[in-house]
Amino acid sequence: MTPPGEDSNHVRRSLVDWVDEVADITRPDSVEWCDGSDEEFRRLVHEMVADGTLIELNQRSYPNCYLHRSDPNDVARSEESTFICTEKEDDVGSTNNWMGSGEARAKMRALLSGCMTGRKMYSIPYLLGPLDSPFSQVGVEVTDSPYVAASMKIMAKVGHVALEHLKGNGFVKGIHSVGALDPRNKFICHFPGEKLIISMNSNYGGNVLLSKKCHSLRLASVMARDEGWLAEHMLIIGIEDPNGAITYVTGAFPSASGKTNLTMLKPPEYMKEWNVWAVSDDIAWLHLDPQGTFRAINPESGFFAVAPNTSLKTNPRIMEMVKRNTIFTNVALSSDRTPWWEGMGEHPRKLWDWQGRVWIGGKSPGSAAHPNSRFTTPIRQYPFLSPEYDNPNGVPITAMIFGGRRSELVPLVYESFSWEHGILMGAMLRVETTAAASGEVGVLRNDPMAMKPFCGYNIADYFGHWLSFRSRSDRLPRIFQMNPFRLGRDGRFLWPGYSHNLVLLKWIVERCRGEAEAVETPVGYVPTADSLRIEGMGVPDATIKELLRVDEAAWIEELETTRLFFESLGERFPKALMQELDKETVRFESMR
Ligand code: OXD
Ligand code: MN
Repeated sequence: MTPPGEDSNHVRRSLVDWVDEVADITRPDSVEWCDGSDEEFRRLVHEMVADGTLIELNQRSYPNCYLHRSDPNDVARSEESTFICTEKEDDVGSTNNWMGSGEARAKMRALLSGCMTGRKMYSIPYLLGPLDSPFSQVGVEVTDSPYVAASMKIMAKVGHVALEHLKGNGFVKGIHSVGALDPRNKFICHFPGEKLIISMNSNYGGNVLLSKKCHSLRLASVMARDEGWLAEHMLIIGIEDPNGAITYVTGAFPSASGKTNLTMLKPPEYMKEWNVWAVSDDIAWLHLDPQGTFRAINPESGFFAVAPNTSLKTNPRIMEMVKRNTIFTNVALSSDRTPWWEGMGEHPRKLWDWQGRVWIGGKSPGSAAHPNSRFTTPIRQYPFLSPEYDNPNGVPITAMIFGGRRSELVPLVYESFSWEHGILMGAMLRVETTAAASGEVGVLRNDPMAMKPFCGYNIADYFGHWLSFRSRSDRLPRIFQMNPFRLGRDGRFLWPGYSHNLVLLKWIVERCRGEAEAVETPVGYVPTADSLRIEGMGVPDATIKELLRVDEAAWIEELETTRLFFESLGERFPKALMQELDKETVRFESMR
């Protein structure tokens, strides 16, 4: 695309000026403006195949699909290198890393200086959200990574369309350089005051596809606080019942905890008259409409999701979808040049692992695919994409679900007593860490609303922001929690998960309609075993009962741990939320 050049629109002019300024600092050999066309994508991948950045997969069985292998030290989001840069530390709170904006600016300026010399700089204007939507936003990412340029075409609406949507409220600016992939100088810095992101020394999607976590969550959450809406780490789905009625719900689950699987769930045989329509698998922007209903849009245009454990058995819809126009990252490669990962099924006789080494099951160390290996696929080619995906006003949300990996304690599914109690549920989320972020896997940590790594401001204020919606609407969604990850004594999952999670969604839909039965417990309304049972489901009653059990002693301990966490969040923590915690404690005490 030719640079927008002389333009009477002053916002477009300022975007071009800003890109020129960045080029003056980073000094690339040339600047290429991306238009997001298929032709451009073909050229980018052709160049990357030629220089070994991408491996062409079997074009008969995987047309237009490629494999990217990242640096072995750069395979997940780096939370320790992620900073929110403001003047005052208290603005970001204790769940974020803070860097003073002055110090960060100076540090980044030094790292950026001349960092693109010898390279091309891609300038990528992008639009997040539906066309002509009052909720959509424009950003521009400049990067010296062709892998990022090609992936951005999948993840966002790139090119003229973005420039055409530029409005008076400006655009988010993102600068990314692979640098020397120096882990000591890896920084993902966010400057909410300037709507600016600077990402250095990584080439891993979550750190460098700046439209995703950096713009759509960290910066957008700050805008949402200031403007009275929500930017959340949530999937959005439409659940269609056998009569064709569709209920839209959101689900906040931490990274690599099943959001993509739930979004693309194929109903099991015993529920084949139901369906699940995808709107988003990762991010929701929610605005109250004049009637007080939250309407949600997906800012993204593609999936950047975890591959391992996806199979024809667990999720045939995903397996079919990724067979075209997909960039895989860090999966294994079989000798017929098709991708492979753990949990896909029988492994072929010979494989190359995610680092390109020969891998023989049972003999070679480690896994063949990296546990955080990914596919990047355009959302449009998903056959069950909701027709409402493009609705500029978003879809009306009836329920919100919180969830995450808890091998113990948290019941399979249950409902909160109120909006405030639902916020407590979300704020209390403690989940087992996954490979999506660098660091130890399987360690319990607080991940309120699945936003611990993504809330761009003080989490205490964030809870206050959620609470503030009570006075603005009497049509707020019902709030639920679900946990398909409970383990039995033998260490195996008690609940079959995947497609069977539709049973839980059905209960949620029916609860919202006042139909499904529940018993009141101190943690919320828990289903009766009868209300979950469906002909053909095949899960024994005793197992369902165990999955729904509320373990009093363990919960009391959980509430104490939560109190310590809340207290650690300081003065700004909302009293109303502490009162919700007190009420839950009293509910347990009164059982004794
Ligand atoms: C993601 C994540 O990639 O949450 O969606 O890490
Ligand atoms: Mn995510």
